[in-house]
Amino acid sequence: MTVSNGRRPDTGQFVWGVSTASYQIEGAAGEDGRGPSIWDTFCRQKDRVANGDTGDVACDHYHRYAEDIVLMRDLGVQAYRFSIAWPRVLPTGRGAANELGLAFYDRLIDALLTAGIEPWVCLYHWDLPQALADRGGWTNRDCAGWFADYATLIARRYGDRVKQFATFNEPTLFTLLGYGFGWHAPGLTDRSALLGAIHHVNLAHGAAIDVLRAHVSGASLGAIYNYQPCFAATPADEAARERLTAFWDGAMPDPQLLGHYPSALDAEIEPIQQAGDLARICRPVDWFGLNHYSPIYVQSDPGSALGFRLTDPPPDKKRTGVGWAIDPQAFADTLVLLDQRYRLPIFVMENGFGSREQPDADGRINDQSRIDYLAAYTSALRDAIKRGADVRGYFVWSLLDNFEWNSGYGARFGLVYMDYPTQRRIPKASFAWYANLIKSARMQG
Ligand code: IFM
Repeated sequence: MTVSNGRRPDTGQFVWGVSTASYQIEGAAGEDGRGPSIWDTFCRQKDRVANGDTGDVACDHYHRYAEDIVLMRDLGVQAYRFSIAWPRVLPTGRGAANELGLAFYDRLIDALLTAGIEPWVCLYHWDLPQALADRGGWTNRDCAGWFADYATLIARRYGDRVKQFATFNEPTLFTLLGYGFGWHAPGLTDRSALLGAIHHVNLAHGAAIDVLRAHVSGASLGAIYNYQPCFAATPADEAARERLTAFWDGAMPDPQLLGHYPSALDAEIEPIQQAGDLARICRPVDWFGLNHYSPIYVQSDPGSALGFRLTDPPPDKKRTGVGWAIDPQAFADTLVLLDQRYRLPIFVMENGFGSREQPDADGRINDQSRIDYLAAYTSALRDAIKRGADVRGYFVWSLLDNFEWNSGYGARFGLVYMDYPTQRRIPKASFAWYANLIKSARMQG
């Protein structure tokens, strides 16, 4: 049963899973008719990505997906969240579909189901077809319609076997970083492009939810939001904190789930809106997907396009191997806050620990810091449930080390170490730890 932005009866077990994304793992960038995405373009621009890395080969998951499913089976996960590369199935973003690309996801989905792992499909994890970017991409209102057509193709093709669909992964983040800060593709620092992209992604979400609902019987739908507390670096940065919170935490979930923009953005979005847009955006969904790693810290920056910038955590905060603050209490508080604010079952679709680790002399990866982090965060999750938060699942980011966007391959988040030159996959100590956690949790029912 689906309840419009309300509670769904809890009929299933808690879901343990892992998450990945197409551009970060698939590779095969020029194979079987895949078209270029904005990330292919961005990676080729000077100084955009650390070390000049690209997703051309990545983890070669396109060819090695069967090996990766064996890893998932060994982990004991019930679910795997991955994304479909829009340019692999629609090389120019619209028009003729690419049968070879579609067939890859058929193989992947069928093999997952055979292994007893439920596929959770995200339609968009940042690899916009370049041909659509050439027409303005998310700054063009038509992009919402192109996305709805793409969603129709996916729903019709896979809806017989896939029931769990997310429209977007971290929509506030890819718009802010891609159109506001210029750190991600397409690399713009343009306030009005950012505001347009936000609104058009929101329209695309609403349109895709309608399409998925219409074409997939028994669909369970949501979107995956990054949501974390934002802290001002100093008391003088309080206005910056309010602005960042509106962009980072509010710009998509509020219109999509509550039917209004955060008040700090209202006046700026107003001129872009057309009559009826908020009703088109706010469609009934079944769950709230949360990606959460760390709180974030902000400083005012009058010289920048948005008037603020992200800054380091305070020196007394413990940090991950990529410098993110470790704060499991903030995770628990966020779960409770989201539960109360949006009144939807929550699935944690990403949580994980980034570092720059290398194998030891014996070729093993003893990632005790990742284990400590995951133990503290899953314990916080249990606390949040005890405090009443309706959390139904937890997915680790990520199964494998992979292409970490503008950080390239240097930052590693996997439970499995990737030896990129040989494509050898080496489970880290955290892999066994997570497998054990899942096993004991499932034994306790
Ligand atoms: O790798 C990313 C992922 O694509 C989106 N969420 C955060 C992860 C770690 O930075």
